[in-house]
Amino acid sequence: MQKTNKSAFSALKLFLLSLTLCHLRFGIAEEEGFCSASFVSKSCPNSQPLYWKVTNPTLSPSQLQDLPGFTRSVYRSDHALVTPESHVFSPLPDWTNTLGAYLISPAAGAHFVMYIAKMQENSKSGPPPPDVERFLFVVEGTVTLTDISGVSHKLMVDSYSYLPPNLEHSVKCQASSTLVVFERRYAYLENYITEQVVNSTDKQLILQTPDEVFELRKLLPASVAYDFNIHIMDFQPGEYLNVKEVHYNQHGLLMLEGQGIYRLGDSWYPVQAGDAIWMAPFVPQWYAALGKTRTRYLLYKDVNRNPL
Ligand code: UGY
Ligand code: MN
Repeated sequence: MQKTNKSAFSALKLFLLSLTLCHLRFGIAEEEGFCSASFVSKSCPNSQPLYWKVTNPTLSPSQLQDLPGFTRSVYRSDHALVTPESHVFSPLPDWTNTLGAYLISPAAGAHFVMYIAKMQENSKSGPPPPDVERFLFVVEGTVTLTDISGVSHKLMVDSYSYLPPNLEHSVKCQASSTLVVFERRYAYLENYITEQVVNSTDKQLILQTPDEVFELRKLLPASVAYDFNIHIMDFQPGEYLNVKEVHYNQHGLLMLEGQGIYRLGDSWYPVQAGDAIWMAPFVPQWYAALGKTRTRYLLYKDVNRNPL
């Protein structure tokens, strides 16, 4: 009799334990945001209800990052999307204590490089190759830029600098910071030279964009000496490019904020902050902002030179 009581008690304990585990499991799932309340009340992890994958897809947002081998990155002959899970960092040549990930380079068909530089404690930049101009934009942290005359500038997030070719300078970082850097071989024009620029996005005027709704700021002077410019483009959710662009210029893009859909050639890509895009000349391109917050992206564009 005593034995029967004991085993009934053990069975009850087991039942209560499995109930608790069931609750715990779905409590966690709910926090992760992919388990609906009605679903919770009718199921237990050991016996999944019919069609449960419909509401818990393998590619649910929280699982996406951990799915083996999955990436949104794409590489085509006329465009590339490079998403953060694909970034590969290694020590940047000539820089100290800095890791770099080249996201766009001539190997992809571009005439420029775009890279992310992660500067660590007591780090310092190296010089660009001879005749190469450099543009850097601070995405995170603070750096100190010093030019050959000894003049120093503190660059914080949203600040940037353009360094003409062969201008000696150094970028130093005491703690840690992240930069996006563009470099290209300067296309010299007789009687023109570029000058160093140090500024920040919020100090730039919003420019007129006839027939378009996005807000545009240009970070460099529009004068003919400069062979590229960097645009900052803002879209409110629901806004999109009116022109379905096809043009001779190349682009390197970094999404700074927001999310939306980018059309590149015949493909349509969901994109979000942190994504980088390479657009070759003449690739059809179009963007629509979605989500609940504004999209802001930073865009390299070669300008002011005859394409012949
Ligand atoms: O200026 C541009 O070419 C820009 N509107 N392109 C783009 O956003 N893809
Ligand atoms: Mn364009």
